[in-house]
Amino acid sequence: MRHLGLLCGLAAIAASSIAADPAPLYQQHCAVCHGPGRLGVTGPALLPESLARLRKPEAIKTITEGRAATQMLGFADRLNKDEIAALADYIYTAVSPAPTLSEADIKASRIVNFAPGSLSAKPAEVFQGVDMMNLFIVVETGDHHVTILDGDKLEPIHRFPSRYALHGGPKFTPDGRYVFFASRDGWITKFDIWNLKVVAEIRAGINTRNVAVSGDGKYLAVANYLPHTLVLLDADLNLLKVHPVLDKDRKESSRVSAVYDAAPRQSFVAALKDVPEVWEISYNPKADDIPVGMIHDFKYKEGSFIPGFLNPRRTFLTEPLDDFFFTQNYSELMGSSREAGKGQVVHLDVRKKIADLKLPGMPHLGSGITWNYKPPQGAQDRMVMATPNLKEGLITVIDMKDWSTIKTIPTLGPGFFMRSHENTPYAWTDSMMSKGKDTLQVIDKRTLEKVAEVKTNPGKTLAHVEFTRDGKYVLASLWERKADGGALIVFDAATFKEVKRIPMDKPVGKYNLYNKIMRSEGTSH
Ligand code: DHE
Repeated sequence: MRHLGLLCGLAAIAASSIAADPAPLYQQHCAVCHGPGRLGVTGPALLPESLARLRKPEAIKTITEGRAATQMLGFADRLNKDEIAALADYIYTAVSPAPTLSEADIKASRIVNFAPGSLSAKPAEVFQGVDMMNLFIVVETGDHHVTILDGDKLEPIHRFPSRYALHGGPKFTPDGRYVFFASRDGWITKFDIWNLKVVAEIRAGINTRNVAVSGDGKYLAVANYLPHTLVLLDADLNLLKVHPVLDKDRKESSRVSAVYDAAPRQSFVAALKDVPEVWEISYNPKADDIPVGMIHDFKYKEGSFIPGFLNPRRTFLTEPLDDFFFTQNYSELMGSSREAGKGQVVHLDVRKKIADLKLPGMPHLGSGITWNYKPPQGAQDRMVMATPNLKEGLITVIDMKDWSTIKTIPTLGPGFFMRSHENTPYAWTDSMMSKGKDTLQVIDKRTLEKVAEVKTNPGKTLAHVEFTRDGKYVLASLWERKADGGALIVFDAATFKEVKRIPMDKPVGKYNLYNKIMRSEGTSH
């Protein structure tokens, strides 16, 4: 008996030692899809950065049961509970040394399905009679697809698979022919709307924040958390430059929170998460000829890159700033600071902070909108910006002349997005981070008061709205899997009544070509 007990004990030790060392289990069961280095192949990357929004119990459930409508199978028949738990711990552990993505890796990842110039320069048959500028691009993260929707008929025209977990707004060329997407795993996809084809792809990061496309449609900038780089591409997705993001002393590196196109300045502007600098990168090929001090005056050491065209010009700050909102001419930016309740306004020409902002909670400046506000009693008109808040149930309205807060509008709870349109007096916002997640709230831009609440399905998230080109209809996401009623819900923008429901699989965001390309003041850019 004692002998048997010893054997059982040894078997238990052997089993737990396998579970305690998940690396071989990972290589045996996961590496083929998720990559030997966990950087992703056909399956997504499995790194702490990539899994930041997935709670560990959900990861355990996914490994155990698999994920419906994907290639991810359940492993309950092959792995015991301890092994699954150990694997889950393993994928949330940082890879050491930190993974890298060299220029050669980026270049080697480029996939060209259709060579530049090989597809028709006219919209396909299916678009006959369609207003090509009133199309919507809808990102559905339920089964990772994108739908192209006719904004007049409000009917889908085409649906195609996307990379895993697209995030952020798709970006368009000014003629509306091409749209670029970024996935959280760093894939940049170029899609030809007129020909309904993915023309090229490239992996520009391991964990990516977003992509910006230059106002002339010729350059792209990709902001990465991993590695700490800002990557510049041309419009055919050829690699132009990888900027390691290092502070002025080239000692500290930084994640890039986001990159924005400042079209009137012909530059990209990058928010850096870990170092107190803002970078502005000119895509004006003449930038090198512009006298030092006007466009750039920071000189790198001999042998490193030269400032100017496609190189950063730094604005030094007292602290890192995140999540930018720009004035319509892009000369000033508003950024939120790490310290709760504060933000700064930075002037990109004088390259200095010019004002402090009072911003309660955690404002989501990137989702802010602007409009011309006519105050009561004949006071002078003024441009205001309004921002939703990720931590508190309120909208902050800021006077863009003196940067004072002119109103704080209470909402049902913290929310993510805000939208309006030049042709409507109303702005719409959500409370998707709260119990009020099922209710959109409508604010009158003339009175700065909340005037309506719109709820369609109690308990189900209703968020992220976008207007049709003419501002007559509002499209909102019922943020559910298709089987659970997921849909775009179309509302009349004047009466707030539901007029149509278009089934979709977890439609996260929708983007109207005209509003985006024309940089409507009611939408994020
Ligand atoms: Fe986003 C845009 C950052 C979490 C859905 N989000 C953006 C942009 C940034 C950003 C910088 C602007 C990119 C652009 O359009 O070029 N998002 C962040 C975060 O830091 C945050 C809070 C945490 C994170 O994990 O990254 C975050 N975002 C989310 C979500 O959880 C959302 C709701 C669901 C998802 O799919 O990830 C989400 N973010 C969106 C959407 C946009 C977006 C739909 C585009 C907004 C638009 O209308 O343009």
